[in-house]
Amino acid sequence: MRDIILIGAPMDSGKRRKGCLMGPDAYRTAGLTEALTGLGYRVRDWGNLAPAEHAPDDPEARIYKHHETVGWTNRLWRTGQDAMAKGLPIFLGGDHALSLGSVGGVNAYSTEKNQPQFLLWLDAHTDYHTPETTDSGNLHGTPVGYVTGRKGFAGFPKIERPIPEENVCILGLRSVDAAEREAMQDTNIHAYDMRRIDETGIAKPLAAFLNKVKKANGALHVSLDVDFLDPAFAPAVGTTVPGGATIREAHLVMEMICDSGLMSSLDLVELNPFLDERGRTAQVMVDLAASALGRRVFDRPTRAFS
Ligand code: HAR
Ligand code: MN
Ligand code: MN
Ligand code: MN
Repeated sequence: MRDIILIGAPMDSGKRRKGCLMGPDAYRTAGLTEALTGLGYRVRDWGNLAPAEHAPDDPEARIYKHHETVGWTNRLWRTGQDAMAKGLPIFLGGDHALSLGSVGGVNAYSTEKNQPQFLLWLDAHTDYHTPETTDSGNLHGTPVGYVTGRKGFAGFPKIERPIPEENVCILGLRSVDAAEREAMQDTNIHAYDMRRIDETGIAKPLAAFLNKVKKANGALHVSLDVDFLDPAFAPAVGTTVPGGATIREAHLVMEMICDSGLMSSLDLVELNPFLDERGRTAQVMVDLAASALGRRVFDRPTRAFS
């Protein structure tokens, strides 16, 4: 039986507002290990990582904490690759810049195994910038650009086999910068904004994507940004955007992922416990992770993998 491996990434270097570094311990406090153990999994907590050695950052630089983020990317990449050989890693953020390393690492693992890599990005934002196109200089807005092979990521590890655009699906969009929108226009990324989700429901585009992953016998990385959810349900995030997914929409996504049996790795990112209300956002994120791994309110629990 494969294990679930918790990898804490108390990372705050992807943007200027501080607090995401408290995320991993908030998930533990909200009972993540107990929830997953209760579903019958063996859970291994590898504790909290630190960035690999890196050059000092210039506080005046256009890109915020570029070198520290490279250090985190190197550490998470290797740890993710290692964890994939042993179980299903859950990366506990930390801000979304952690996905530069988590997705980099799991994709390197599937490259080695000759398995196609797929990416489901649940987010209000496309995170499709490069260090050259970002106006904010915040690297948490860049991981989708990086893992799909966009140019401009000097200093970051080279991705041997970028994730093909058509293997990426983004759900929940409602804040896309002009440069991102323009760059996305010519890609095959499957991107659904909230307006389309309002019109078609969230199950339809997700089912189509999961079907693609299944047909290709692919590995599926799921990256869940707190701001995918509407801030009414998930206030503990620095970049709240109204009009997000409801609790039920988010659970349905997780339940469908579980039923597919396809998820091979997961990120929980952008939780800022400093902005939370009595831990409620941390609890929602733990509940969503449990849904992706088989928790059911009414039906008998199912197992995402064994
Ligand atoms: N696009 C904006 C920027 O680049 C905001 C990016 C915000 N990203 C996250 N994660 N919060 O999705 O600064
Ligand atoms: Mn530099
Ligand atoms: Mn994000
Ligand atoms: Mn976001």
